[in-house]
Amino acid sequence: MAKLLLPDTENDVTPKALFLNRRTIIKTAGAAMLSSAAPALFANSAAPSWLNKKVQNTVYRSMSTDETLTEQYDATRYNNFYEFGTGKDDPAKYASEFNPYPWEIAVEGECDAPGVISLEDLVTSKALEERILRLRCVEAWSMVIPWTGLELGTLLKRFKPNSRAKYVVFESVVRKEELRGQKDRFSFIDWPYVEGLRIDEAMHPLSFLAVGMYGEALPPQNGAPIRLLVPWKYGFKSAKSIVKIRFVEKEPKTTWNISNPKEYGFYSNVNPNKSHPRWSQATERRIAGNGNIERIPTSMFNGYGEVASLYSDMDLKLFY
Ligand SMILES: Nc1nc2c(c(=O)[nH]1)N[C@H]1C(S)=C(S)[C@@H](COP(=O)(O)O)O[C@H]1N2
Ligand SMILES: [Mo]
Repeated sequence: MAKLLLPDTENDVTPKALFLNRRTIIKTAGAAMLSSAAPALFANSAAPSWLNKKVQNTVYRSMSTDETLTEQYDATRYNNFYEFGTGKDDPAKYASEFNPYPWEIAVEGECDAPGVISLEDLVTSKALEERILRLRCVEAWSMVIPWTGLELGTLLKRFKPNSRAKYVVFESVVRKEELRGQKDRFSFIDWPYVEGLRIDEAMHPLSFLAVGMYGEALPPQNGAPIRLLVPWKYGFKSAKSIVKIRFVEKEPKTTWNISNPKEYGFYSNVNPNKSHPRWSQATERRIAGNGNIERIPTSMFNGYGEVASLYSDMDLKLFY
């Protein structure tokens, strides 16, 4: 696989506290380079052309990086998406069995304007944004991936959460006929896959909803057509293929926390000082692609230190 070279005017990681003020518009030429440099391996012919166009044409970059991007090949073939099976290659192998379009998200619970929003309404009203983010799995591997999407908080505000909305719940899709992992009688997951955030975490500008990666509509194995990205938390918090968002008052029960509360806390902030009961979290295997895997130190909050103020009054070893 050729190394994916993205046009870049900022050659260092954008200082995080400033990233919102330093948005770089990728001009038409840049956007063209972006899409041609990222060959359509999954060509995502299943995705509607309006979505592919939207992802390709209206991207501006708000976060860049000097880290090596993970090859698109690896980011779309080494996945965790138990709806397709528990093997790392199951999601890519069975991706074509899942046909997400058309798609809508129901937003309900503690809010003044509940409702259903179609994917089309969700992306057409707004210029999409590209963010290059580190994704750190609790299993201690990580990738650096260019995503396209919109700030989560921007969407949530449209539904007017009320004062009882202390948490936000995200539910992934259930379609036993298309997602073979959901037919597995021995699956330990009680579908749907559910994740949650505290409302201030959800409203933090770093919380993101992606509809694309590498300049294309998301492929099914990465959570088509829309998935969450909470880059300072372990990857399992970033629920894929979201169909429902609910504002609630109490901390919700979430899939991995239910399965093993000692191993997977509700917060699950990336924390090199808090070991998983069965392995250290001090380092990670950075998967760059082309067989390049490097052992590197893990950073607090996965390097996104600007979220620290969300937890200033909390002992993060207790609230892991
Ligand atoms: N619905 C759903 N979302 C999910 C998962 C899953 O199994 N089901 N796996 C999570 C885990 S453990 C990780 S590490 C990331 C992986 O995202 P990627 O395959 O796009 O790298 O998705 C997360 N979101
Ligand atoms: Mo993960």
